[in-house]
Amino acid sequence: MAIRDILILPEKKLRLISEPIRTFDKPLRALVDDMFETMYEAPGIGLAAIQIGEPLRLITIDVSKEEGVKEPRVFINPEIVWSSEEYSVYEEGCLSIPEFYEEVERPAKVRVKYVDADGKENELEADGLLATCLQHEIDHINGVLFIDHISKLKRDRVVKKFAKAAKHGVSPSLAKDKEPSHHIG
Ligand code: GNR
Ligand code: NI
Repeated sequence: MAIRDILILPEKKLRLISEPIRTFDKPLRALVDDMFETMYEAPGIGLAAIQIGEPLRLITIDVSKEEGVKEPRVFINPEIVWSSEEYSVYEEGCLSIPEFYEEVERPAKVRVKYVDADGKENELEADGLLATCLQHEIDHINGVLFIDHISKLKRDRVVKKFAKAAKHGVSPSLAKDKEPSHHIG
């Protein structure tokens, strides 16, 4: 078991389309363990394998509200087979875009087909935070980030901020994205 490094924007690997999982072996179980350990430590409510550099169609989720109660869920090769016409808005964040939050509109309910940790095919209909999180993670395995669902103006601003932070080797929260202070007052 190991806590793994989480890839941060503008890391190009985050744009890869992940490959389906074909073998349910010991290395896969070890990867799932690493993902949970990394996700809980972050902490986050979801993680896609590509966020720790593994371009595989594998996600972990725990949207348990109760403190101290874990509800770990594993989704292998997940596919959205139905989405509701009704939409809902959630303020989203992403461990690969730390400290940036924005409202995203997505289908309120989804039905997802997936393979579970035992290699068994399953379907799940989700709503609320689980539905949002599933869509956010399934986006990741298709190289899509939540900022792709916000306005171009806001996206360009956050992409620029993270590019600048990476260039200067500092955390994005320290890389100024606002007007220079001499423009104020
Ligand atoms: O921890 C996370 N919180 C979150 C909040 C609202 C919508 C989606 C998420 S997923 C995110 C962890 C993450 O980046 N998963 O890819
Ligand atoms: Ni994310």
